[in-house]
Parts: sequence; structure tokens; C-alpha cells
Amino acid sequence: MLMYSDSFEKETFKETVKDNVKALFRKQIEEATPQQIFQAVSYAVKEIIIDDWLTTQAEYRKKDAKTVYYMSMEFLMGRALGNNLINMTAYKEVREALEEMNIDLNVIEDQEPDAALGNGGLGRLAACFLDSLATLNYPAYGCGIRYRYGMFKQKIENGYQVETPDDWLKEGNPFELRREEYAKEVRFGGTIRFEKDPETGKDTFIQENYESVRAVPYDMPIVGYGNHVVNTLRIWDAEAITNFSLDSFDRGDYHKAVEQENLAKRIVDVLYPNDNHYAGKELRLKQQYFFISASLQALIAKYKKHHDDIRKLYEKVAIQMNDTHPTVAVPELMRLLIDVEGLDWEEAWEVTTKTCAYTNHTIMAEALEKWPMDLFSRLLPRIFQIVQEIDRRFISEIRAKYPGQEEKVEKMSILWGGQVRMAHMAIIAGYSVNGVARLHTEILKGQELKDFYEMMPEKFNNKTNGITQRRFLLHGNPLLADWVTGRIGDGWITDLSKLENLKVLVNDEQARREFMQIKYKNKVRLAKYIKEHNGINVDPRSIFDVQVKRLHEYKRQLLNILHIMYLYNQIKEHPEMSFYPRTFIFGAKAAAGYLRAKETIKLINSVADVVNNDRSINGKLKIVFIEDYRVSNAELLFAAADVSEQISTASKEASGTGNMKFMLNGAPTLGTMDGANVEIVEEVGAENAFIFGLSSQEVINYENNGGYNPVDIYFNDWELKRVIDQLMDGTYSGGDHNMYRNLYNSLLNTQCTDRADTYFILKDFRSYVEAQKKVEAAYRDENRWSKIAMMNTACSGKFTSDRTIEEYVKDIWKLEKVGVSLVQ
Ligand code: 26Y
Repeated sequence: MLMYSDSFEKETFKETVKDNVKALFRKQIEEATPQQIFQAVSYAVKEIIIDDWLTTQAEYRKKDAKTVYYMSMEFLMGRALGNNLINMTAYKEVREALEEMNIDLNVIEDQEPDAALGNGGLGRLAACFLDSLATLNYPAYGCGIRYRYGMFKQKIENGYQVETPDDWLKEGNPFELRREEYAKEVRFGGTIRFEKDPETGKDTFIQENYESVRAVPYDMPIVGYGNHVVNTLRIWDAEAITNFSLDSFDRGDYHKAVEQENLAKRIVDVLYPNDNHYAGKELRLKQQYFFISASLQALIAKYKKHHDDIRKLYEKVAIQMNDTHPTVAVPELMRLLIDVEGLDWEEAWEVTTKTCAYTNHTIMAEALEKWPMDLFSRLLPRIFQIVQEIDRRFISEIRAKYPGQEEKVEKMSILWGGQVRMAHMAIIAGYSVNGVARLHTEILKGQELKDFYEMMPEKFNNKTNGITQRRFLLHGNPLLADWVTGRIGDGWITDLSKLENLKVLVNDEQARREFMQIKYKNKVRLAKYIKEHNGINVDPRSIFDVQVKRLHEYKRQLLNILHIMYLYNQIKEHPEMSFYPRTFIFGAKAAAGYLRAKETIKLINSVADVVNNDRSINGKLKIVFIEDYRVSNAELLFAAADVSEQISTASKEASGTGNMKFMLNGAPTLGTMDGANVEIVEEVGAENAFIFGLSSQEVINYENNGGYNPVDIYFNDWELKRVIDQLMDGTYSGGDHNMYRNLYNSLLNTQCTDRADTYFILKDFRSYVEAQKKVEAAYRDENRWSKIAMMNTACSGKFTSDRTIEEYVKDIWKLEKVGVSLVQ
């Protein structure tokens, strides 16, 4: 069957869907449930993808092309069906075909659970990168874990977050392919004995009494846009190696067999739902080694099929480590090269350091992985020996370069204070170290990683993040996508810089009216979602002010809600005051054990309860908390936003990528000069953004000089004081004086945190209030606002992940494009 829009066969497609419903569910299409139709449609789509998948991989083989392996603990893919149809350029055709069968594609798409194998930015970035790599014709694998349960589902009960398991595979996953024949063994624990090989005289290392697990890969197709390229996301499942068999039952080992089965499965049970916070859990290290060892074994086997010199691995393979989470790849690659392939240390080190590269996504100390040495060596005894040797050699390099400066050893070695510092290993072994926005990379070079930068400046480079316009405009905002295409052609879909052609239209009144009309329709669409999910009526003519992202203190959702409390006080106190109606929308998951984050969610919901039900304010203020914020509902939110809240404490947000999705959809940034906001303002112009707050340098200066005293501000700003006091006086807690005590203390009490107001909320409060006033004034001026909104879309070209990927390819991976010819 043919599918791409140039050759779509509607009747064949419809027949296939009907046949699939019969074959899968023994039903006629009229009797099938939406979920069953989703399955039937997906299998029809997969059938076509498979052909392109085969062709692509054959072409890669023929060209013997260099391949990048993107190693990541997280891939936040979201739904596949709609995205695949978009990239196969068959979305509209399929929608019409289904319409003829009285089936609504939107309803069918809603049947698919999000593949939420990630927490937030880092995981979604990996997903955008895969989309761009395929679209740009680059050979690439994503390598990760097939978590049985992805990111938890969030329910809000009585204003509190409640986590429930995300059983995303319950109905089966039509797009995945189990690849039994590529299963690998991964070993944990035990002891290491070494022997001299009597023939070669080389040391050989023998692991004994270990526990082993079978890693089985599942492949998911990654469809490029309109180019028939299909790359692979390979995620690993874990199984016991001793097969649960009648044999063991007979031997009375039944129990043991089941036990082993369960132990193995546990490895891939669940994604750790911590974002930017390291917890040091043994099972997580197991997960890391599990998928890394399996992926490296597989890539070496693949390489060796057609190459005989493993010393040249780096000519055909680049390994990108998505933060420190996959860094165990360094010693594992060394182990495979030395113990299995028989290379000596120097040879293996050369291969490893020409193959592995590292991306840093955070400068926050609490996010850095530092494994306790005893845990690490117990779980991975041979790997630990190798880490020790890497460290020993590196320390002698430090001493050679900086004689007498022993503090350099303390600051840069891998093993220190009983810990294995994973970031150090990644920097030492990686041939490239990159940050994810210009400011972030500069901070790494000048502060956090200063010593490394001084010692090896050539490794450091910046790769400002990006997002895929295929999902976040073409799929998520079809009205705007069609309008843009009507105005400037469809070149933007694969070349986002084309959006700059919209700039001339900013002075065209008609164009602006159409642009704002589309925004309005998207707001109506979101209002409907909110009505259905929250039971709240919101006015699509009000300003939609949106903050959606993980809940974290540094992202300062607390600043946002304190400001809303302040506005509410103002409106109550001055009912005559002119105030443009606002709808404040939040979406955020808090890590399950993060108390202050959970308290913030409760606060937002409680303020929402009070404010939304206060008739005296005539609906001027509405607050909505979107339950279970995830990729699929994010698409609706970006399309409908008027204002993009990007209000992190300057220096803390490495880049941000939500900021780019809002911008693309025509929402100006209300934000600090942090992460990629800096570059957004540079592209769009300061007059088309609303910037406030301390600069990163000011924050860093305060931090180095012992912070500041928020209590001074508190006593000198009675309106702010009143808001903070309202956390304790029962206004938003039905009289309970303890409900928000942790939040209150975090702002004022030095005894409860290392430093009161660690994230400078009081310090930035007034500046935020002023910026918000400017937003309101700008919005009242329809002409001005429509220009601002359109300029944001028009200037967002830089922030495509296509640009980011081209930079990685050119500076780090050195890949060649491989064309896939149409085979039908
Ligand atoms: C160690 C472990 C618990 C851990 C797990 C997840 C540590 C960090 C993370 C996730 C980090 C993350 O998502 N970082 C974000 O990466 C984005 C993509 O580069 C950035 O845009 C964003 O600023 C950064 O916070």
C-alpha cells in the first residue's frame, strides 16, 4: 500500500483498516471501539513504515555510513500515530479517509497513551533530536530503556498531587518491534579474578558469581519528514536468563526461577520521576549499566559484521551521552575493548575518547550524579577497576600539568570523598563537552567546570537547544501551520528559518487579524479542554498566561502564584481599578518526594478555588491547574498561549525548550535573562519580550558573597508582606496555619534552608510585578500585541532542533547525509 501524499491510496487504506479490525478483534469496523480502531489504523501505518525502514537500513549498510548513537535514560516521545502520519505527509489524507468511515481522527489519536519515558526537558529534547536526525537524513539510533511504567500519571485530589502508575503498554504498543535475535547478556556483581594468559602473557579478567540479566531490544520507528527515512529508537527490556522452565520446576527450583524472573524485570520497572535531583538509588545505577552494556555490545557486534579493525570504531560510530546518566558507557566501552576485543589500554583509550561525547544539561549541584564508591564497586566490580585506572592516569596528567597544585586533584579527579563523580569521567573521556544554551555554556566554562575548561578548552562548545516544528506547529497547531503555509509556502516544515518571511507581514493589518483570529480559535479549543477536564469556564478573550513545565523551586512557580495572590488583593481592594481579564494556567508534575514542590501545587489549587469562586471580582481572574501535563496536552497549551512564563532564577535554567515552543506559536516570553531566553530576546528584540529580574551574574555574585537578606524586603514592602503572610493566616487553607509552612519558611527562615529565599523570589518580586503590568498594557493595544505575537513566530527560526542537529553533526559527530530512494 502507498501512503505518502503524492501517492496515497485512499480505498486501499480503508480496506486495510477494516481488515485489521477483523483480524485483530474479530469485529466489523462499525462495532469496533475507538481504541480498536486506533490499533487497526496504527498497524496499517506501521505496515508502510516497515518498507521504508528496511530500505533505509539497507541504504545505510550500502553506504557504510557513520552512525550516531544517542544514549539517553529518557525519551519523552509522546504519541506516535499523529506524528508518524504528519511525517509521512499523509495526515490530511488519512483524516479524510477516516471521515468517510465516520471516524474522527482526533478521537482516534486520543486513544493512544503518551510514551512518557522521560521527565521533562532532557527527555523531550532527545525525542526532538530523533525527529530532526531522521528528517535531515542522518543515520542515528536512540538507545534507552523500555520502562514498564513511564512518568507517573498525575491526579489532583483535594488540591494535592496524587501519583498513579502509567501503564502505557496495557493495550500493547502497535509501533514497537521485539528483536529477540539481538538479545544480550548483562552481568552484575560478583568478584573479579585475574589470570595471566599463558600464551600472550596478558592479564585476563574473569568475573565470577555474578548475576546476569538478558536484555531484549524493542525497536520503534522514527519517521523522517517526507523523505522515506526511518531511523530506530531501540529500547531494552530485561528478562531473567534462567528461563522459567519445567526443568527447574522439576528440580524444585520453581521458586528460585520466579524470583530471578522478578529480580530481572525490576530493573526496567519504572522511570525515576526525579528531574534535576539525584537520589543515589542502586536500582538506577543498575538501569544505567543495563542499557549501556546492551547498547554497546549491540553496536560493536553491528560494526564487526562489516569491519575487522575495532581500533577504527570511531570512524563509523559516535556516541553522545545525554547528561551523566549514560556515562558508564566510558568504562564499559573500555571493558569491551580490553577484556573482550583484546586491545591494550592505550588502544582502547584512544578508541573510547574518539567515540564518546558528553552533553551537560544542568549546573545545579543537586542534579549531579555522584555514586558512593562502595555501591558502585559492589555492583560493577570490573567497571570500577577501570574507573580507578582512568582516574589514576588522569591524576598523573593533572600533576604533570600543574605541579604542586594538589587542590586541582581534589577538584577534578573522578574518585573523591568516597564518590564516583560521573560528570568528571564524562569530561575526561569525552572528546566534546557541550552546554545547551550560550549562557549555560559560558557559566560552565567560567564557574562550574572552570578547571576542566582551563585544562582542555578545545573540548568545550555550545549547542543551543531546539525543538521540532513538525510536532509543535504542524501537528499541534494545524490552523497556524496552514496559515503560515498559505502565506509563505511550506518550506518552513524542513527549514524553519523561512519563518523570517513572515516579518514583512507584521505591518499588514489583514495578516495580523488572521493571525490573532487563529490564536483566538486555539484559545477556544483549550477553553473546551479546560471545561471538560476542570469544569471551569474560562473566557477565551482573557489573556492566557501559561506556565507549564516540571515543578521545581528554581523554576519559580511560587513567584507566579504569589503574584496572582497579590493581584487578587489589588482587585479586591480597588474594585474600580481597571484590570484586563486574565486566565493563569499552570501545568506541572512534582517529583513524588519533593515536599515544597507538592505544597506549591496545593497552593496553586487552593488559590484557584478561592479566586475562581469569588463572584465579586466578575471573572477578572481565573486560575487553572491542568492535571497530568504531558506531551499530548502540551501541544494544545502552546497553541493557545498569549504569554509564555519563563521565570527561573537567572543562571539556573540551562536552556529551557518550552520557551521555544511558545515562541513558535506566537506567545511572547515573560522571563528572566536565563538559559535560551537570552537568545530568544536576541532574535525577537527586547521590545517583543517582557524581561525582568536579576541577571545571572548578579545571582552568582550574591551566591558567592553569602546571599542576601529577604527579611529586609519583607519588612519594607507591605503588599508583598501581606501576600507572604497569607501563606500562614489561613486565607487559602480554610484556616489551617500549617499547610504552607514549608513554603513560608523557604522564603524567610534561614534555619529551614541553607539560605532563606535561595531562588531570589522576594528580590525579583517587584520587577516581576512591573513586567506583568507591561504585559497588560501591551495586550490592551491590539495592534501592538498582534505585532508582538507575530514577531515571535517570525523570529523563532533559530530554535528548530534541525539547526541544533546540524551543529552537532558538523562540530561533533561528523556524519554524512544518506538519501533513501523511493522504492515502491
Ligand atoms: C540525576 C537525575 C535524578 C536526573 C534526572 C533528570 C538529573 C536531571 C534530569 C533532567 C534534567 C533536565 O531535564 N534538564 C533540562 O534539560 C533541558 C534540555 O537540555 C534544558 O532545556 C533544561 O533547562 C534543563 O533543566
